[in-house]
Amino acid sequence: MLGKERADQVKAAIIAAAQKPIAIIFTQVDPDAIGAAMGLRYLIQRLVAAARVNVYYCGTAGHPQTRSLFNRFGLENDFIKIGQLPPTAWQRHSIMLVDSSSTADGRLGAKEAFVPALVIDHHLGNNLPAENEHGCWLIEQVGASCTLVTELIVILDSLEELKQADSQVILALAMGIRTDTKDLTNYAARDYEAYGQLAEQFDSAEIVPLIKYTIAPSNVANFRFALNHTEQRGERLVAFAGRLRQSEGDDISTIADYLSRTQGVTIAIVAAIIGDRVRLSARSSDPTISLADFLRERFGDKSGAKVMPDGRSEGGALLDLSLGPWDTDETSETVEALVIQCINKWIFNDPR
Ligand SMILES: [Mn+2]
Repeated sequence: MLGKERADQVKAAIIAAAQKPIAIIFTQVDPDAIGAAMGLRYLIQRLVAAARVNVYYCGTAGHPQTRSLFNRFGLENDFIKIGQLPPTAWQRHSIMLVDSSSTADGRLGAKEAFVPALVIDHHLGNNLPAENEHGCWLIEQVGASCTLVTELIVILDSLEELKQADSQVILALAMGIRTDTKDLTNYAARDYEAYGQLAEQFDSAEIVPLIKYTIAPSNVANFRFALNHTEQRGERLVAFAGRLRQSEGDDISTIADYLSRTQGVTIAIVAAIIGDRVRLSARSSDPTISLADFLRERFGDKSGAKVMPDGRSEGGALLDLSLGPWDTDETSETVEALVIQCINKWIFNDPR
């Protein structure tokens, strides 16, 4: 668990930051980012009653589980799309990043460089300057950002108080830990401890509907398509999930999770065409390679990966496919064949 001294440093950073409006921002919409943002917002309001705090997010709530959280917690009318953050905010607001630590992330759409006031994350590798009086980076190797936020609340406030004030935040934190640790099968001791403390505050009947979320027929169809377009060579597997709507983009990570369990497979890649880009989701159980390096060699800066507590890695990449007028109903099959051919070559043979 976090030390009291470290928690007090975060507290000091929050109190200093609250002199300006605070923008809590996350780039990847998933339960861990949602829970961490809700928990941090609560903590800020407890520490500085007059704080002005808004939560901004990039992208969309695509995964059915994330959508179920958005609906359950009414986040559509609570969290704000990043496009609505005033352009001057990068300097005039106190920016806080949760569940990501890259200030250069293109999804943020920041027109100028900025230094956050606080970062809470569990992904390694960032471009942050040294920690100083202007910023505090709570970046630790645990299974979920929600674990860090839960620890902060336990040390600086109390979960019992939180339950009275807003029991939904408790559920959101618990869901964040569950999903990022693959339902507590891939966890660090601190994740388990934090989850246990949260679990004392809710009944299983409250959280089960969030875990057993429903799956749309389109998600099943995408799964079927990917299974029919899977190729395995040696220990590597590549699947193509076809063309997905923006809102279905997260299907590829669910499919990658599943296919990565194929016996004998150590690297599983699932690709899909989404809009004018190709998105990839990657899983590796090969301890001899760095998945982050593997993806960067092939797909450049728009790629990333994290190492899970059990040594497996997961990550993804984005590739431009701006074919404009060349991608039509008539050429669509050719375009898809081209994508499959290239991805197969890059994964099975040499990097680009
Ligand atoms: Mn996370």
